[in-house]
Amino acid sequence: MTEHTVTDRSRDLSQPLDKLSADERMKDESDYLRGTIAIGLLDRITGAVPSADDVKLMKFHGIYQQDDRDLRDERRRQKLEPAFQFMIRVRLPGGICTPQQWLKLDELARAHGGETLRITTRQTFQFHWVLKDSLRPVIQGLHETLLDTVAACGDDSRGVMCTVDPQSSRFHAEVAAMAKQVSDHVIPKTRAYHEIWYGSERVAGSGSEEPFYGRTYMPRKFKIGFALPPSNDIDVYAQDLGFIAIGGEEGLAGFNVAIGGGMGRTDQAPATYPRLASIIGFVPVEKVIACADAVMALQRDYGDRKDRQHARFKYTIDDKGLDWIAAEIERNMGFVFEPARPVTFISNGDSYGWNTTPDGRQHRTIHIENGPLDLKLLDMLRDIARIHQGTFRLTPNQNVVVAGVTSNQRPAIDAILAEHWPDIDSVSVLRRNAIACVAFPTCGLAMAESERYIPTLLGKIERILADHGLAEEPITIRMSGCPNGCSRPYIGEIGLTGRAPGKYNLYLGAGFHGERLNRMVRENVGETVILEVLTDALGRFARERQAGEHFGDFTIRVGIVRPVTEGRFFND
Ligand code: SRM
Ligand code: SF4
Repeated sequence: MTEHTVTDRSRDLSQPLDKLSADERMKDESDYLRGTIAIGLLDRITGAVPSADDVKLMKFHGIYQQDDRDLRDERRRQKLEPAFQFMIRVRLPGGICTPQQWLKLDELARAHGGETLRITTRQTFQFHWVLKDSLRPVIQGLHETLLDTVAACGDDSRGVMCTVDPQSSRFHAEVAAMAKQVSDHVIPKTRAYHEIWYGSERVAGSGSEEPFYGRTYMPRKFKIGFALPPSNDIDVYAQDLGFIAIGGEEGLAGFNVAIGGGMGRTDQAPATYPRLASIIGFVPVEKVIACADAVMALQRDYGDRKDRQHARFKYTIDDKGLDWIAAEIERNMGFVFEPARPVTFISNGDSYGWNTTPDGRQHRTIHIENGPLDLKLLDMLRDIARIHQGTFRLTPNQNVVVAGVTSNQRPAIDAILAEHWPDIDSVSVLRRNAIACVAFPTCGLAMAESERYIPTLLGKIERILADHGLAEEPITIRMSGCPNGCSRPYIGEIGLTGRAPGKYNLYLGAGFHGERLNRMVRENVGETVILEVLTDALGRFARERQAGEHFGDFTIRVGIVRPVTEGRFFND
């Protein structure tokens, strides 16, 4: 990244470390993300990594220590330590991988990941159930196919997203390449990852190990995404920094820049809120990297390092004011934004089935219910990977696209699909537009079920829709097991966030393509109330809707919910 005149400003100009959050000290003392991770991996007494600081540092390496929450109580009763295991998140800019990489991921998941892989809401893979001794074999295995897990989590720039929608193919290759370039540019430059996971020797260097991030990295996670209208599949307004591609006669002209999106809320903390990103201007293609540097430098230097609940970029923007932030970004970049160009989004979902792009190539989207690939799906996709000559693209809706298939190859892919999943296209429209986060049993923050419960709830909502003749109506529904919002529930036309086992907050009124937040209509309610509210609202929708009107827009027009006008205020 660009070397700034004042690097590591947060450390130099801000409060002394002991006045900052404990994580700032931890990062500062970590020797650029090394900590004592390598020693902890050798500890044979526990299945965990013994140092709490190392557990946090490992997130910067894409690794989360977890324990099986289904077994917690029983193991406590038996006086055993929790069933520790690790989640490993792969860095996969734009969600694109080759068949060779797929086969390696599949092999590692079967050998070390409990025979499952997860497709995440940010277009990557997660291994779950990995034991401590398997961490290095998995990471070294990924390295063999040029994959890594650098900065898949942690206080840095996370996985960079990019629209996969085949409709956008004219610019897709260019924009996907840009997502990869930005991802490579913004990852930490420390050699700690190579030393710990690949066994590389430490070599003394002359310059700083982190010319951009400095010793304390970002105040909090930072998320970047590239959207190609008319598809907003990546939910660009939920990104800390979103680039919206604008095409011209000659090709890709540049990007509208959106800043300050974020979903996370904390339960019982009204000062935390989801916020949609604000558009601040347009940059031509060749200025994208400079723009990303300038935006990230601003958040690096001004983000809140005392209170982690208030440390995301959205709070920096709301505290300082959007105009001040935009002017500072321009100062950092050394040029001014051009006025934003008009754009139209039509959906944030995926195009299912086969799609053909103007270049004659064909793309098959396969629905994966909420992201987990079990053995049946792994077998099917492995068979495809063995003959496929294009790429795989993971979608932000947790699905897979077998992309770039030639007409000659298509019958062979169809035959594999028919053999493994004869009724593959019978998935309902509601399920196609549903997203759910992991939650139990692996997520340490889950307050209610999500991925394991939503299929049952969807079955009941499907019946309501069928009763009202709405079975073919696309309605976005998103469930998260807690208010953190990993399924981006605050921009679902129906949103549900877990409060306690079996209890959820229910939200209605978001825009169909992610352009408006929803609002809470019921707090801490169970399935009976959820279904009552939806039966009533969907019944009215069937009777009173206007032509072409989406459910979220309808709930606002008829006053079921009040619109969220400010783009961020959400708690009444
Ligand atoms: Fe997330 C924390 C899973 C996308 C907001 N998220 C977590 C952790 C790591 C729990 C933890 O900190 O211990 C979850 C691990 C569960 C597990 O067992 O895998 C977790 N988040 C996920 C994934 C796997 C959900 C999924 O089912 O796909 C997604 C991985 C994405 C990826 O590939 O990088 C995932 N998380 C998101 C998104 C959606 C997005 O980025 O588009 C959000 C909302 C956007 C945002 O960041 O504002 C999101 N996750 C959070 C937050 C709240 C952050 C905040 O600002 O308040 C947390 C908690 C935290 O960071 O303290 C969190
Ligand atoms: Fe876990 Fe909550 Fe994220 Fe779901 S929304 S994966 S429960 S942190």
